[in-house]
Amino acid sequence: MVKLARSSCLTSLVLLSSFAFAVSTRERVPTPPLPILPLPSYSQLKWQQREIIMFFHFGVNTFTDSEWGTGHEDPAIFDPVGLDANQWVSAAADAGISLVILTAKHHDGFCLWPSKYTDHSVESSHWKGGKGDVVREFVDAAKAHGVDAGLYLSPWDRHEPRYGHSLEYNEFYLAQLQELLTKYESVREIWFDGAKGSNAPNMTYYFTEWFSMVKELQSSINIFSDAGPDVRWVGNENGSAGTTSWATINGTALSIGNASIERYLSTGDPRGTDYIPPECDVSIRKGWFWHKSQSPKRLSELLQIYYNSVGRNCVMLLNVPPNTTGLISETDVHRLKELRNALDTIFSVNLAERCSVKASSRRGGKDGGFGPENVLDSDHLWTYWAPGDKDDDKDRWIEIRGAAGGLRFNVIRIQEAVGLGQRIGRHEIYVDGKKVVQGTTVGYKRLHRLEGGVVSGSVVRVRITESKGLPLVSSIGLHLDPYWQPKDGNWF
Ligand code: FUL
Repeated sequence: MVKLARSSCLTSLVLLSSFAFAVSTRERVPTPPLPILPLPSYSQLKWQQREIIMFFHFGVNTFTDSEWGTGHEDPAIFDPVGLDANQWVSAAADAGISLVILTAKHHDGFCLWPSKYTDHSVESSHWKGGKGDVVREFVDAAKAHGVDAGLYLSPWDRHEPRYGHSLEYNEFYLAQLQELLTKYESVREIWFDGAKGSNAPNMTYYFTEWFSMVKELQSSINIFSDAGPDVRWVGNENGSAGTTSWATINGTALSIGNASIERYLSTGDPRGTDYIPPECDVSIRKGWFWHKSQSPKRLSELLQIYYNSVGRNCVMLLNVPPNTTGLISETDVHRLKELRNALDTIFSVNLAERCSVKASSRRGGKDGGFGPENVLDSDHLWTYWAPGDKDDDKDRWIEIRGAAGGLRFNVIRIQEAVGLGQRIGRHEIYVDGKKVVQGTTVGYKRLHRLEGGVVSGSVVRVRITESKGLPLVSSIGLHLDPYWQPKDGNWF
C-alpha cells in the first residue's frame, strides 16, 4: 500500500511539472496596455456614443412668448389642446436620437406633472380638465419609441415662496426630485441648470444631498450640472466646445453658476483627476422656448454646430421646442430630417475603408491584435491601433494608403479608445507629405473639416506628436462633405 502510494505520488509530481512546463512555454497573448486614469463610467460611455440628444423646452413660457417666466403666471394659460408627445419623440427618433430631455419645471416653477408639493402645476390648468400629466405622456412616448428619457428640474424657482430659505427649499426641491425619479421609471439624465437671475434671493443648494439621492434612485443616470459629476456644461450655449477638449477636468476647481470658469469648462484639463465630459446645449431656434416670430437655424449652421460639438469630443444637446398646440412645428421637423440626411450622406461612406493601412509599429507584433487595421472596423471603442512600447514617441504614425490620387475628401475623422483613458494631446495630418491639419485633442471623436476644401491624394498620415502614454486610435475616417464650401464663406 505504502509503495503504491509513493509511486502514484511520483506520477503526479511528473504530471504536475510537465503541466507547469506547458504553461510556461505557452505563447503569451499580448494584453491591452494599462488604462490611464481617470476613466469614464459605463453610463458616460453610453452617453458619449449617443452623439446628439434632444431637449424639449415647454411650459408656461410657451404661452406667454417669453424665455424666463416670472413665477406669477396663471396656470390657466397652459392649454396645449393638440399635445402629442409621440409626435415629439418620433421627430427625435427619425433624426436618429436616442435620448430626449424634458423641462419638467423651468425657472417659473410651473410643474408639467401634478406634483403633490405645489399647486402651481398642470393640475391647476385647463388642459385635460386638470387631469393631464405631460411628464407621463413624454416618458410613455419615449418608451414606445425605444428612446431613453431625461428630465430637467430647475433649481431656481421663481414661484415657490420657500426659495431663499435654504433648508425649507432644499427639502422641497428634494421632495420633487424624489417624485420625478420614482414615479417615471428609468431616467437616463437629470439636468441641474446653474442659471439664476442676478436679483434672485441668496440660496445654498445642497448638491451633495441632491446628487446622492439621484444615484440612490436611478442606477444608470448621468447627472448634468456646470460641474458634473457625470456630465459638465461646455461653458456656452452656442453649441461649440474648445478646439482643445479634454473630458478630464479637476472637479474640485468647479462650482455651479460661476461664470469665471467658462473657458476651463470648454477646454477641460489634461491633468484633470475627474472624467466629466462636456455637453453642448444649443437651441434649433434663437430662444429655448417656442416663439411664433422665430424659425429654425439653417442646415449649414446646424452642421457647423455638429462639427464644433460632436467633432470636438462632446455630446450635442439640441433643443427643439414644442409650440402652443403642443406639437413640434413642421419647419423644425423638416430641419431635423435634413440634418439626419446630411449626416448620413457625409458619414455613411468612409473612403478609407477601400485602402490599406500601415503604422510606425504595433503593440505585440504582427498577430498581437493591436494592428492599424483596427481603425477601419466598426468597433469605435474596444478595437484600436496601439504602437509598440519601444516606438519612438516622437514619431508615432498611422497611414491610410489609397490608389494614386484616388482619395478625394474634405473631412478627416479620428477616434480614440477612450475606454482606456483620453490620451492624445497633439496630432498632425499630412496628405502626400503636405501638412493639412495641426490639431490638439482627439477624445471620443475629432472631426477636421478641411479649411482649404476638398483635397486629392493617396497617402494620409496621422502623426501623434503628444500623448499621455501610448496613443490608442480606434477609428479613422475620410469623408466627403458636399455641404462644405469654405470658399463661399459666411457659415456662421
Ligand atoms: C439656461 C436657462 O436659463 C435657459 O432658459 C435654458 O433652460 C438653458 C438650457 O439653460 O441656463
